[in-house]
Amino acid sequence: MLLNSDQIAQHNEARLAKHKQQLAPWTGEVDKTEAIIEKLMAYQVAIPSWALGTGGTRFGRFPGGGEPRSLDEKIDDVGLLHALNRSSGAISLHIPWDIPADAAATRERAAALGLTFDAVNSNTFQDQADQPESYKFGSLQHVDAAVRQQAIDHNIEVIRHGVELGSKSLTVWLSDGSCFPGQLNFRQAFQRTYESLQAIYAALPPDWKVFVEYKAFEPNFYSMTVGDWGSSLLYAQKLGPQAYTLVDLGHHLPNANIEQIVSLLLMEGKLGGFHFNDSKYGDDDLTVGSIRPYQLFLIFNELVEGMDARGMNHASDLGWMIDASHNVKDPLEDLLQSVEAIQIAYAQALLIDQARLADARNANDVVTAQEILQDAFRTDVRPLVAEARLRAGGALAPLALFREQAIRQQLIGQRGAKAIATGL
Ligand code: AOS
Ligand code: ZN
Ligand code: ZN
Ligand code: ZN
Repeated sequence: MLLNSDQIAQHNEARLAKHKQQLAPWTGEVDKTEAIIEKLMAYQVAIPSWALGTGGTRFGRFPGGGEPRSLDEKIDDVGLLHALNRSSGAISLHIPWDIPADAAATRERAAALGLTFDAVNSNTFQDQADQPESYKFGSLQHVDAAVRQQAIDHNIEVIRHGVELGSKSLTVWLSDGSCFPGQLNFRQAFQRTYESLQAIYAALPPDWKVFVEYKAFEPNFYSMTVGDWGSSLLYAQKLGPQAYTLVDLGHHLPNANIEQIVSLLLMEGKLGGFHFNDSKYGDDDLTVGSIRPYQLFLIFNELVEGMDARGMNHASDLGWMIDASHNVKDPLEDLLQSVEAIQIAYAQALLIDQARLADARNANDVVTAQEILQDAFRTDVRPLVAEARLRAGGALAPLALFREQAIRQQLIGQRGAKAIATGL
């Protein structure tokens, strides 16, 4: 391990006095403060295996070195993040990019670092070297039954890997759709996709969920067969109680009201989980909270209110995952920033007095309603997030410690300056 508990303790010791000062204003309202800290400590965000390397764009890729060259090294990287923030206690794998050679050994390696396996992801958006049929014109929607069957079999195979690792959910993201008018019969494409999903659904273990991820455009640019939350919800409703919608924040058309979508999916008991990221234009996959932190906060407001209304457990009843890609940042530093942004939005949402907000709404007091939300959003909750980390054994300032210990340089030393992440 590149980071040991003594180093974390020393780092915390040096920052403790300043931290206590920053926390002091919170200690007046002990009950409220303690409740938020406890919730933050329980809350874990899964790291996607594919975000541990530089993704690049079709115009180029600029790897920074020391990237994980194997599934084991990816697990080690997530272990590092978790040691720093104690809030990244899960990893989400993508098959076939991350096929474990020995599932029991992989599971053990993760467990030793305090990690579990969140949703496993299937991949029918690329052709693999050894596969007989091509996904050029779609996978689960394909006009040719042989292609559909190959894609179904792949998803069932992914479930099998997930079972071996102790995962409890499958995320299906389909690039299926069409690039030009006339290319597809929308209704038939939907029906074929639905029938294919039924075959996958039938292979789910009883305690598993399937997440149907939607995306407005790319790589198909005229129609996407699972293009919005409406079509995803339709599939999920028709499939049955183990099927849910997955919201990737970057998968909406510009200015979509994502918080309203979240509220309604929760109301229907059909929100499965998230792929957190941020964007200015489309599926930009930028650091969470880097562009629209207020939107993220409004989403968490709906989550807290909606989950509490349904008696749901914040930490375990939804899949909390990041889906990001890095062109110019150190991937690990970026993920530390993303997790922290999620925790900040969550803590701010927990500050909201929902009863007061309901009163303001019932009185049609629009001004007070806005004030309540913005008061929470403008509160600096970073001392609470740091306190939660401290109590859980993490670092007061994970990013600073990452740099103090020169972790990237150490990774480059171990893996090489040219080490590029596998998969992607
Ligand atoms: C693609 O745009 C989606 O966000 C998927 O979640 C995809 O599986 C993931 O980004 C890995 O490429
Ligand atoms: Zn995604
Ligand atoms: Zn995406
Ligand atoms: Zn994305």
